[in-house]
Amino acid sequence: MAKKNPRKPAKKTPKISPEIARKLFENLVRCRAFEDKLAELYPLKEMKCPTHLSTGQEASAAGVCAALLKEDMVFSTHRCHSHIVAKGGDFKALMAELWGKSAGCAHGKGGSMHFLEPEIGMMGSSAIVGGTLPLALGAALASQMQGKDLVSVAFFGDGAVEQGTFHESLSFAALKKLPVIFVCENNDMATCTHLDHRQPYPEMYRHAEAYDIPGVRTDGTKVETVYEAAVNAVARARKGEGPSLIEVMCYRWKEHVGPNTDYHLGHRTKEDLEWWMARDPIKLFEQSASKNKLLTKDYIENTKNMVNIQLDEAVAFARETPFPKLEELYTDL
Ligand SMILES: Cc1ncc(C[n+]2csc(CCOP(=O)(O)OP(=O)(O)O)c2C)c(N)n1
Repeated sequence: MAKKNPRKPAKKTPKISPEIARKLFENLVRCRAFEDKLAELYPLKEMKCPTHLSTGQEASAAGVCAALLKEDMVFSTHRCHSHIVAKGGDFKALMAELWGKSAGCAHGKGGSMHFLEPEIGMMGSSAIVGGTLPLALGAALASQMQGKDLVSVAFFGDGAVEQGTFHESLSFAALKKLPVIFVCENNDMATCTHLDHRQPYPEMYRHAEAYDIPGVRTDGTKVETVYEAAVNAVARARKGEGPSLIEVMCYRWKEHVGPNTDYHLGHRTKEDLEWWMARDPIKLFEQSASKNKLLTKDYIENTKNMVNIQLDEAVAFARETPFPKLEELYTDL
């Protein structure tokens, strides 16, 4: 199935500076380690919500968010962990949210699918498939009307392309030349249904043609290619030239919701999973960045260790910080 791999980058892997390499690597490691920690602890049933993991898809969040300013606005979906983490999300506030605690980023009332942190431009997440696009559109319209220089990003899955909101949002954004970037994470699946059974052609980026905006397909195993596409889209948006569509070809290693694999269900194969895991975006970036002398072995190890320490601290915090008080139950709703 996935081995048809249209996922090869159209061109060579772009060159990046050591500073950007560190940013990309840090983003990747933070995203992966955060979700690995959730997968490890999920069976303990301390978390109060289902979790949709994006393990394997991190290059999308890591590459796009590295091209944004802190003030730029991101909107995400039910699979939102990596987007907020790559935007600079606070591990303690995120863990506390999963544990349903008052110190959580949504005060313990949103859970895994409703992460937000407006202070860092993470404006919100919505579990309504396709719901995020008009929200990002509205933020971009506000930015334009207020004469601000901010870019808005909508992350969504290939399933959202089947929603009217996708087409309406691209159309209006193109018409008004809004500073919005549509990022479609094409992992071939919507829950348990493969793209081949849902849409007439598998290339999401081609929808951009209908609205006369740039559409580009990127290789989600190579974070540099996602980053380069995002840099181009951000530059275009800030110049007032309008929206772009970026498709990131990727694969979620875990089941639709939860910490396990799902190939035993029969809708995709173990071979697919192994094929993609052999192209782990973090390992590939570690190799290429080391080879190109962008990252040292020490930096790689230190980053991983530091992130793991921060995550352990965040879990300890989530466990000990209090639940919302009874009188807080109806606030913030
Ligand atoms: C409007 C709407 N329809 C159906 C659902 C149920 N649902 C939740 S996730 C999902 C699949 C989404 O697939 P995709 O958009 O490709 O994102 P992915 O899960 O692959 O990240 C569906 C159908 C929903 N949440 N909202």
